Amino acid sequence: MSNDTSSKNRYHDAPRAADFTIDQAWETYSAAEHDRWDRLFRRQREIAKGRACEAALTAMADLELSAAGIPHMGELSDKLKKLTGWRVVPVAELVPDEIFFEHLANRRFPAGAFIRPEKEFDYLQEPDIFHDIFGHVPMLANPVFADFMEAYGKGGQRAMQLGQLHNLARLYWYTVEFGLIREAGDLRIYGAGILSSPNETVFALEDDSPNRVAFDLQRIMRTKYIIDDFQQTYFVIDSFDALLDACYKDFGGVYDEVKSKPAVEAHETVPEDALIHRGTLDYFRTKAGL
Ligand code: HBI
Ligand code: FE
Repeated sequence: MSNDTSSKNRYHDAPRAADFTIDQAWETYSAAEHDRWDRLFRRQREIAKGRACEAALTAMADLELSAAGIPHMGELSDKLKKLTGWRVVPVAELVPDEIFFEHLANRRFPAGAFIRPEKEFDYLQEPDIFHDIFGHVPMLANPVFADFMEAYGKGGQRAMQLGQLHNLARLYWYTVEFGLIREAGDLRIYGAGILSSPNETVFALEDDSPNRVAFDLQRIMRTKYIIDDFQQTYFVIDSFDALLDACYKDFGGVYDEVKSKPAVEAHETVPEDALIHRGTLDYFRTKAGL
């Protein structure tokens, strides 16, 4: 029986290829780790009902994601590949940006092979297999979002050449990780960082504290973000087609326009915002003791 912390270490020390992929070694997961996946899955699948976007919920069924222990990434990739050509490749931890973009540009999603230790059951900073597979993989089964993610990878490679990575990281953060979508006249979740977090799944849709602003590429590229708490602003797209159309352009010109404007703090709104909800920011003030 491997103890909790060994999961991360087990992979950290594993031999890796030049593209930072490792062997998932699915047979080395302990019964405790499989059980932890099942508990994470059952809880989040329940909370996601009525809150996750249709595409994510449909894909969870199509990909047969379930509480049957930690998924085997090769078997999961066989199903995903048939839908959108994407595969899920095991990595030990965060990989260098240029490696990450190279994978995305080739329809490979690098997923952490380790599962969080029990003491981080409710929240962890670094993407583990539950965040990556429950949060990110279902969206890769949607053909339009699958195109967006490949385009994002190619955009990332170019952004690195232009020294504009920070702007593109903000786009990733406020869409792929923390994006909301209008659906049937309501708001639903597609961002993996929300989808894999029980508390933020409720907070992002139902709490009055955060701002909710209509998607605007330049506005997002100017907006700072926080990594260790709920988001203070969520951006809302009308559809995945709209997201892809907005981003299917050469970002060179966008970077130039963004450069000439001041950055926006995570909690701020600006006059040109199409505001869906002006947050009270109460949750954040309380936490800051204000
Ligand atoms: N590596 N494995 C992994 N997963 C990520 O989500 C990831 C990464 N490296 C860099 C990164 N994300 C972000 O900096 C992107 O904005 C590039
Ligand atoms: Fe993520």
